[in-house]
Amino acid sequence: MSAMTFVWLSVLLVCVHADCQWQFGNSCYQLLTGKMTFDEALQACSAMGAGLVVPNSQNENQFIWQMMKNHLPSDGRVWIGCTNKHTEGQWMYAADTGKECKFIDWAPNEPNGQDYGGEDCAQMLDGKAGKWIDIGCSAVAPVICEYYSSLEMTCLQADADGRFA
Ligand SMILES: [Ca+2]
Ligand SMILES: [Ca+2]
Repeated sequence: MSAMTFVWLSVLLVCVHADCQWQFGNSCYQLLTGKMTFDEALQACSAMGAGLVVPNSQNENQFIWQMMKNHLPSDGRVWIGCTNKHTEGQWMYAADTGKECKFIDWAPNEPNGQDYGGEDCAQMLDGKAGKWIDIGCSAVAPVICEYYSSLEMTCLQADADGRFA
């Protein structure tokens, strides 16, 4: 007679809506006022289950600029989640190198990274009416993370003791 073993597995998942203090269309945004490099900004947003903000229209760009003006000291700036560090001259989503940033809102005389070299990242500047500049990725600036869908959930999984880490 062979013994039979039953193994009961139970997985407890709790899902919550992403923090949606600021919403535009289907997106939610979260402002991180601490200054970070581009790579640090990417990591910070990714750790929250979000991406670095990518304005996809003039209206969304205006919304982000307004958010920045209302919550950062004047003449502020934030990172934009587009980079050309993978393909020079081609601006792609930093979190997904296969996706092109189709909406671009350069300030006059930008991008000028070809002139100065190494300006592979982008920022939105209050001082340039919410328009963008290309800039070195090791510069530091506050960060706006974007949940690309407000329906995205953050899920927490309980450990073996039923606790949430
Ligand atoms: Ca967007
Ligand atoms: Ca530039």
